[in-house]
Amino acid sequence: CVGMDDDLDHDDLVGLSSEVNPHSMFYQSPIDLESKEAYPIELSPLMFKGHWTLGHKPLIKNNDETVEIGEASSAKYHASLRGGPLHGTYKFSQAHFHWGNRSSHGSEHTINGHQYSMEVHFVHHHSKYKNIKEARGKVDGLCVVAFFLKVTEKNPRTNNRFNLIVHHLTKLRSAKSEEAAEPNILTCLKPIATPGDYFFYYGSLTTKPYSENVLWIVYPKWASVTESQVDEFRHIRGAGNKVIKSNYRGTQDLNGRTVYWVTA
Ligand code: SG7
Ligand code: ZN
Repeated sequence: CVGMDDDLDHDDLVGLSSEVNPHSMFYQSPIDLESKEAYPIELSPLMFKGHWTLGHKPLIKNNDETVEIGEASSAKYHASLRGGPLHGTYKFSQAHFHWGNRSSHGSEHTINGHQYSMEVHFVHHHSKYKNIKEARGKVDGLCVVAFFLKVTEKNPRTNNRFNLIVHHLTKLRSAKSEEAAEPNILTCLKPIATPGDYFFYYGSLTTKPYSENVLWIVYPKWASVTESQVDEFRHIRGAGNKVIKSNYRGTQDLNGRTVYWVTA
């Protein structure tokens, strides 16, 4: 696979460089996470700091592809992640969502073959890099934490906390729109994150350029949401004023990677 490229230099091949091979398509994300196949390990606790009350007033925006909370380019937010499988501290830059046109689809990762209605991603970059842009091509550049949301047919329950996010969406329907959000806007996701067991593995961005420099942390717990809450996401318009009915990537081959199961 690597050998097909002419423009790789020696350092890339022997692994001395921190630059990611931009042409590799071998360790892609998302994947199906099989609990029986995962390698169990114990690690120091994974620590979320500042996500649930963001220091600066965050922006919530329609970025053409998804709804994003936070500022991708600047390091305005003081929220950070460390511990668990991480070497050093990773700074929070933004959270965004993936969904499908029907609630039986929508998540990117699947757990034992099961796909959820939505998946939330908390994107972080290593604190030694200034921002996402700089971290993008580096092997240890990014850590994305994923959580699931699910529409349950039996006993549907409105997730009132999730309305903290959903109530903004009618105003974000046109591409590139944005507005100020509440500093505690991410608190609706706190119960799924803490405390709990999780999977981790090495993979890629799930959108272009699909760079293979993401340490994925995936929480198998999910929170329930209603069909009408997910419908608000399905009204978001992207490029060409076209409704984004779905924005998830399908699962990719594991290609021999180890998936770890961390018991907190
Ligand atoms: C979404 O998913 C955006 C992207 C994000 C991409 O399209 O939120 O954000 C920006 C700033 O372009 O890319 C680097 C990055 O966060 C892929 O992110 S993902 O792999 O977590 N799905
Ligand atoms: Zn994502």
